[in-house]
Amino acid sequence: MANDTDIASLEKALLSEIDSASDLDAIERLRISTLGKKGRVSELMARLGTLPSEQRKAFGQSVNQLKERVTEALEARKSQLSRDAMSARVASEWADVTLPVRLGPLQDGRIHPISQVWDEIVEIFGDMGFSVAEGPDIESDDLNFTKLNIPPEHPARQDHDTFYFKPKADGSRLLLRTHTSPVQIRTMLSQKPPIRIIVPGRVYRIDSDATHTPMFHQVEGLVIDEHTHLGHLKWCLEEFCKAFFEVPDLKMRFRASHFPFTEPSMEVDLDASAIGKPGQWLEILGSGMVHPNVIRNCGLDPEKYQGFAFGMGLDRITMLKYGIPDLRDMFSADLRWLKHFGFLPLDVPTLAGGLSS
Ligand code: 2NM
Repeated sequence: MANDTDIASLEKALLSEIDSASDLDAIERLRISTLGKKGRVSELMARLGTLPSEQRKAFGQSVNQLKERVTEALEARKSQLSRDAMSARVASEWADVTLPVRLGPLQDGRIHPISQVWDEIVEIFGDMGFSVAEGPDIESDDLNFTKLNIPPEHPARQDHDTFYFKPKADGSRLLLRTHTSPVQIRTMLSQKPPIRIIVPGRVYRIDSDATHTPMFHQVEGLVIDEHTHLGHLKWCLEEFCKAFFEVPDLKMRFRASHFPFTEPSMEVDLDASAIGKPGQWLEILGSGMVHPNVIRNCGLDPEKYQGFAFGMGLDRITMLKYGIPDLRDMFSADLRWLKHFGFLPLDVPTLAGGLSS
């Protein structure tokens, strides 16, 4: 039969067990074996009913006090162990948050210089209110040549220069576009002026030597409105060149030329002293006022609408701006070359942040 001495020694034993519990699981096991339904403290409580009534009150009070003290000791040990566990975790998972971020693939990969220049040009013309238009690489004869006022006997149409597909039953032929101009035609056919677009893209010509590849990249531009004139063209291209070559001023030369789709037509040369090559004029652009026949071919009234257009080779101006010596390296998929001439993915060109810095 349990008496106060038994209870006192049980308390002593339990408190010592609790004190030496080494982890939270041990505490939980102790809680169950003491305060649980069949636990040692609970069993004492169950004996209450077997005692003579005059002993019950005192015994009950003693067991309740035991239960309180054991509960308290369990809680105290539990929170001590929790704090210890957290301290151990903090110590083992310590990290130096002042270390630089590891970028992984964002650090190893490079943006191809042509993609970089593509993005730069989109940014510059975007700032002037141009949007980007794109179209298919495979085009019809009609959109690539006829609607652009290029006559049937024109040398550009020769099998010798253009990648044609096998003729269809009706005699018409598909081709790989030789310039991005068919996208300008598609835009004029489907949108009402005012039109302000640039058209970057891949183009194809049968040509392959040290300075020509059968696939290359172009950016063309088109503005169509009711009062557009040569002054707009000149301003626009001058602003573009200053922004692109990142110089406050440069000299340009507009030289009379000829294209079937523009009248008048001008080739644009850049005084290369602006880019550290004094005494040289570099041809960088073709341009002109869109020919009235082209406007008419697209269902617009040339008496009401005029505009200007221009075109440039992306690959060539990429080489110029970034000092790339050999065109063919641009398409050789050489990782060492890309590491040297490429750009970091997070260095997105913006006018505010600097295009190439
Ligand atoms: C150039 C040079 C001059 C041009 C003309 C057109 C269109 F569709 F409006 F007629 N698009 N692009 C153009 C004009 C292209 O590239 C050297």
